[in-house]
Amino acid sequence: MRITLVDTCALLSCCLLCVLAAGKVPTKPHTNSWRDLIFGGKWFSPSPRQRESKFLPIFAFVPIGPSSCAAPSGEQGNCIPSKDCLLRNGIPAGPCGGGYGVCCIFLQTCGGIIRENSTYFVNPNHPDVFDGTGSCQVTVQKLHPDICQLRLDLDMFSIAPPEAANHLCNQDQLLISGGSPTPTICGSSTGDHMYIDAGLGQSNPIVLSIITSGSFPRLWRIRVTQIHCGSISRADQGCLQHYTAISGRVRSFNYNTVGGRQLSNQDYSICIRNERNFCGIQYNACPDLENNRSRAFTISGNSNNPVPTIVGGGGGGGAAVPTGGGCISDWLLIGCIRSADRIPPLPGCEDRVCGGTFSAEAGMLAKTVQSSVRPFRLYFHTDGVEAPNDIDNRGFCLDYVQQPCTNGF
Ligand SMILES: *[C@@H]1O[C@H](CO)[C@@H](O)[C@H](O)[C@H]1NC(C)=O
Ligand SMILES: *[C@@H]1O[C@H](CO)[C@@H](O)[C@H](O)[C@H]1NC(C)=O
Ligand SMILES: [Ca+2]
Repeated sequence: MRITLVDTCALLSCCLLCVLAAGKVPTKPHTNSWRDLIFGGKWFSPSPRQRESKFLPIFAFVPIGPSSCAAPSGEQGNCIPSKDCLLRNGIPAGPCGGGYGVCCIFLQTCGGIIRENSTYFVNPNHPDVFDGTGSCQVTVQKLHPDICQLRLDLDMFSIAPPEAANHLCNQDQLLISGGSPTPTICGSSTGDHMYIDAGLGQSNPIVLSIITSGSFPRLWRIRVTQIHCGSISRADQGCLQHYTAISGRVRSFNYNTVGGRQLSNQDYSICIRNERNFCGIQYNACPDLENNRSRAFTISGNSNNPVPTIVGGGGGGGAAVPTGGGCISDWLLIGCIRSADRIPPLPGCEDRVCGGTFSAEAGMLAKTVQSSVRPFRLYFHTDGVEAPNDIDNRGFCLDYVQQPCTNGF
């Protein structure tokens, strides 16, 4: 509701009215949201000291440029003059640049069109929860024909979880159309990200939709960054997720060791940029502080019981893979993995891994796994079925560390 008011105000350039209205609103308890900044009159009524400083140093350096700033509620914005912010339909979220600019943030919700870099797609009522049903969509227009990718940062993402039997996103889902294929996700994935290939030139716009049904206290704030074709922050082709550090953490969507459910119908790649002078990579299941037996890697089987590591594609028989065994329906694939503790290393290696224990060899013991296949990539696949054999699987969370070339890689 209030978003609409702000948008309308900005559209009609009647910001003066907003300011006047803001002045009349009694100061509410501080909840650290941009709404308070606008409607609570927090920064529209500057302290006498701030007011003075605005008129004092006429020839002083004015630090306004395309510099980024952080709004008190956590969004990243641009420090620009207040009138530019309102002209561009932005929301002034507090002073910056020593009081000469505003930290201008861009928000869009249902029905909105994204025309600015780093715009946030938020739920209606944001930062409060939204318990409505229907389809809430925003359209992303390229800022420039030379935009090849979008990065979506799920700053806040909590919509209804998948159903319990087959882990399908039947109630709520995030759908992305117009770009490269993306898996349908639901549940909670705060902190996760996605890259979407936007095609070359002025191609069709990309539409982000959150479809909701039934009651749930939904909350989302998705930052949409536009990436130039020549940018160093561009992800490699086909990488839904892309990481660029020597060490880090990768995990499946809706991962949570307590109530998270591995999502069905996933099929995507996670890429880790091979940093200079690093030739291999090691993975370990993340610590699980909530369960007696780690559920940080529970991809198939009934994870309420101990489930061993299962390796291989199955079907074909062979020494390591009993006929009919192996990872046929749900799996994580990492090129030629071996357990790191074997000296000398085992001659063979595995690609697919599933089950309920993270290792590169069948068994009940979680192990450090290593690979030197480049580029460093993980492929995650799940089918559309869990019940009756696969129960309460959480998905995966792995910590990775790249290995220097001198380290036997
Ligand atoms: C959008 O913003 C990000 C940083 O927030 C920047 O790296 C990127 O180059 C910008 N994209 C465009 C098209 O200006
Ligand atoms: C862990 O094990 C203890 C003792 O066997 C049990 O009492 C407790 O409920 C278990 N906790 C969880 C989270 O499974
Ligand atoms: Ca499955």
